[in-house]
Amino acid sequence: MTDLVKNYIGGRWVEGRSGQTFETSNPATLEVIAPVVRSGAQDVADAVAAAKSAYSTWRLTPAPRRGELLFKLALILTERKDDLARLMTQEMGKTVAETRGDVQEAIDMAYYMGGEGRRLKGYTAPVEMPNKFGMALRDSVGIVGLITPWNFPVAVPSWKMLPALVAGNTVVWKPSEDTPASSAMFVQAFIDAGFPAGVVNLVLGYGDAGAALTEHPDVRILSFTGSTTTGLAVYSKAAALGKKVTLEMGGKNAIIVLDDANLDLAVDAITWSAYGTTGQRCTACSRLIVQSGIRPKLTEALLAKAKTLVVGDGLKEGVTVGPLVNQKALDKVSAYMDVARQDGADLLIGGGRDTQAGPGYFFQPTLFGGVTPAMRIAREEIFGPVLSMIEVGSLEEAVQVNNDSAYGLSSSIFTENVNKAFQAIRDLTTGIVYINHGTTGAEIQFPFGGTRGTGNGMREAGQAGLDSFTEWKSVYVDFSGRLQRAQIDTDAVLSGDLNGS
Ligand code: UN1
Repeated sequence: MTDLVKNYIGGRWVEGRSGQTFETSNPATLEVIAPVVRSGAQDVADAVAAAKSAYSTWRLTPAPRRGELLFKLALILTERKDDLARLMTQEMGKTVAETRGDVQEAIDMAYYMGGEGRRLKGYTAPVEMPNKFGMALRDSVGIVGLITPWNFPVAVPSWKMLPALVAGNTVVWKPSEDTPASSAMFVQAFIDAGFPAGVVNLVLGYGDAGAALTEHPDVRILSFTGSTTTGLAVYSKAAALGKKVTLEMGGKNAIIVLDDANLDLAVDAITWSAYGTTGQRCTACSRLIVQSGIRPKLTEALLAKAKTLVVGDGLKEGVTVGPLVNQKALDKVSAYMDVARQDGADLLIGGGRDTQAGPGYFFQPTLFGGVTPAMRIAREEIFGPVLSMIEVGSLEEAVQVNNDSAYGLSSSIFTENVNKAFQAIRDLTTGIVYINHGTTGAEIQFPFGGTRGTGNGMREAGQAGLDSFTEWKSVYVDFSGRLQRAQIDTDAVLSGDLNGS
């Protein structure tokens, strides 16, 4: 066990006001890693106050300088990639190859958003009057509240923090209670990169701390990634207070395999999309929509591939599937096995806890056949290594099944036919579409997010990621030095249209 994991507020590591703590532990070994500060509303208020006081100077720090700090952060994260990755694996279970990838996404984002320090593009446009100039600028907003999940302990927070910071906002971050130590190590990288005190603040704890952050009057913007239930609670609380919110919630992502697909490519992509990260990605593939002709061969190949997966402690060499994150996740995934049986799905492989792999929350990679679109396992997000196979007759039917979902994050199609691929691009109604690639692996330079119940129309990453953390300021500069009213239509003035004045 290591020392108490503390909050970071106003440039100092501090204990909680209440003295309460909780423990972070390893889902593979069930060993306790460290005690952690459990924050309450007062700790959140302290963090917001620190962020507020830092904002007045941070917003005036030239954006290129802010961007340079992000470049330094990228270098530090590169140096510490292994340490950070190993701690993340210990706290939330996914394999080291995956946690390294997680850190890499943050590094990529740090370089991308660091570059925004010299761009942060607004625009100019012609104006109606002579001797007048018009422009639209991205402005910082103030204090940003971030609530993030455990499945991407570093990447997902980086998608929020880095655009928020380069745009001149200060941040209060409440990470998941399942990954506090990884969060603290990530914050240490910001400290060592030279971010001034109060610009990045960390409050550790449970949902009550997140709720206090959501409701704090000085936090005007919230960005949330996590479960639909919590996301909608954040949304309604924040909406009542007139705040801006970015939400990334569930997914029920599908891979479509048409009869003409390249079987080897499809099998590899399905396996990693469904069972990688133990199925605990919002982009994980949990529905396999397969055309009748290729179904028998595909099933056989998938079962063969699933048998090669090695479930175990993600720190161990050769392990390909780590444990589920905690007991609650294990209970939830296990409960869906009964649901599937009751609904009449055929269990083809897996279907239960993997006790051979160790004492942790290990679950066998699971495939159900004979699934219909109406079954609960085809509709609800399970967030575990469980794939449901639905047979269809045509591309049109596949698209229809894909789109008939409460969620709309990611979808994928395997076909060698360019016409069908483009038809799918046109007709699949998810925020991300892949052709001949699994449902995971989004890159940070493109917008990330989904339609329907996945979010609220906002996007993270890419240029769109800046929208969450900036307000547009339209600026008009009249340099004529004289009245130009003669040119205004009197009727327009009387009717309230002061165009050009
Ligand atoms: C998530 O699961 O919340 O596209 C994010 C992907 C990763 C990010 C997943 N780059 O799967």
